[in-house]
Amino acid sequence: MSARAAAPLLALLLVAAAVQGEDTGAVDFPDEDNEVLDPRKIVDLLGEEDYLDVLVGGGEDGKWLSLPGFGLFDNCINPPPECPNSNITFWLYTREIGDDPEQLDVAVPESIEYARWAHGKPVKVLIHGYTGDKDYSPNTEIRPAYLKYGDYNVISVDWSPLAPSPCYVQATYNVALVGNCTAQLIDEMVRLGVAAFEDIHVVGFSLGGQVAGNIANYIRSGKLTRITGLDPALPLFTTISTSPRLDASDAQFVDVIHTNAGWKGKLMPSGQLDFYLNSIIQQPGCSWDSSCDHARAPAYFAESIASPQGFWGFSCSSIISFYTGLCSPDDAAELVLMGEHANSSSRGVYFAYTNPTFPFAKGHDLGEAVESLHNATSQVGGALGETAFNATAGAAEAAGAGAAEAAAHRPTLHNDN
Ligand SMILES: *[C@@H]1O[C@H](CO)[C@@H](O)[C@H](O)[C@H]1NC(C)=O
Ligand SMILES: *[C@@H]1O[C@H](CO)[C@@H](O)[C@H](O)[C@H]1NC(C)=O
Ligand SMILES: *[C@@H]1O[C@H](CO)[C@@H](O)[C@H](O)[C@H]1NC(C)=O
Ligand SMILES: *[C@@H]1O[C@H](CO)[C@@H](O)[C@H](O)[C@H]1NC(C)=O
Ligand SMILES: CC(=O)N[C@H]1CO[C@H](CO)[C@@H](O)[C@@H]1O
Repeated sequence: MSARAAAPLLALLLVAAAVQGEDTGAVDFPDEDNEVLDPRKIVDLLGEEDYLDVLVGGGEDGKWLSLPGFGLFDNCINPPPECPNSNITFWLYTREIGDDPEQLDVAVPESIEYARWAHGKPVKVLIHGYTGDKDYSPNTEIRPAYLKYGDYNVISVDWSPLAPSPCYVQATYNVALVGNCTAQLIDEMVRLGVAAFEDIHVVGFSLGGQVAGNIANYIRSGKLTRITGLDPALPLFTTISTSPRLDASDAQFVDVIHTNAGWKGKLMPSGQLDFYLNSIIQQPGCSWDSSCDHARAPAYFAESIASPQGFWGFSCSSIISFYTGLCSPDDAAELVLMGEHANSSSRGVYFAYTNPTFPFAKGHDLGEAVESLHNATSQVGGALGETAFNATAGAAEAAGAGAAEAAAHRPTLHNDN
């Protein structure tokens, strides 16, 4: 992200903060229960032209403005906050069902009760992010990996009508609704006895990681057993309050894999067990393509399901300690396993390295790790280093990484998330 790209978003954050302080009465600004700004309210505040400027201002030569059909609400939906919702669908895959999934529709309980479940087997709920769908990351990597490995029920959540490009802001706002409707499905599955609540594991990628966190705000069956966040996105305009985003309280075990931290993915720890891979923002084999870095989180997780070597991380108390060289694999007391088979009692922040191509897992082999640590630190250098050092407070993160996140999610012509 260039400073130029960040400036308009930072300006918006400052405007929002200033107006919030004034209590205009006209605009309902975020409070404890609703930190994600409704895009319609931003427009009320700034006017559509300024809003567009804020959204697209970082593009080189204003090229985002010239995208055909680009308009604030042209194809962007913020549906009424009701579940079930025709724009949010749930698809069951098992070994028996194969590639032609069965739709689970809360409005039609028989579709849930009589679906061909792998009864008594684990349930994995996969949630895509911005510009995704049920046949996009993390589904493409993780669904086949589970079904090859064993008898699983894999449910792919599809909220693609609510998250198309260029509707990033709207998609962010829709995250809570998708969390609500997914919670409703899970409650219904439990009520109908097709799945045991403790067998349910939710895995969300990018904005889908934030959807997973939102399930906790709505679910009635209890506290989810496990949520895995794969490079969870930092929604626009959040405060330091935890309710709208994934955090350690959202399930009994929340494990997180960070592969593009501080850019498309959240920089700060989001779970009880957080792994940062390689140089934390850049992944080997990705040659400075942040979409590639981001998508490595589901790729590593998928590989972890059946990996004979496994991904093992060494402990370090924080990103800052990692970057200042206070931690190294040399003096790591123990290595901790990342991914599907992580120990649900493990806690803390860990760092791990991968190979540049499949198989990515390096097992316990940390022979090169110290050298690659030095390499990574020197390569990434300035920008990330400063962001990392400055992001010690939640507020700093909201301003810095939030802007980076927004810049990374600027409207583009291709699916990049
Ligand atoms: C969640 O969905 C239910 C069912 O439509 C609805 O009654 C409830 O108001 C929703 N909750 C929120 C906070 O939107
Ligand atoms: C999981 O971690 C806990 C606490 O660190 C440890 O006591 C336990 O033996 C571990 N379990 C496995 C299967 O490694
Ligand atoms: C570190 O960088 C040097 C010089 O670019 C390179 O030769 C070496 O292979 C790198 N080591 C690792 C482990 O990446
Ligand atoms: C980080 O903080 C220092 C000291 O407050 C400041 O001089 C520097 O500009 C900041 N860097 C970034 C990238 O925000
Ligand atoms: C793809 C899809 O189901 N889109 C629906 C989203 O919801 C609106 C109403 O809120 C429907 O009109 C669309 O058909």
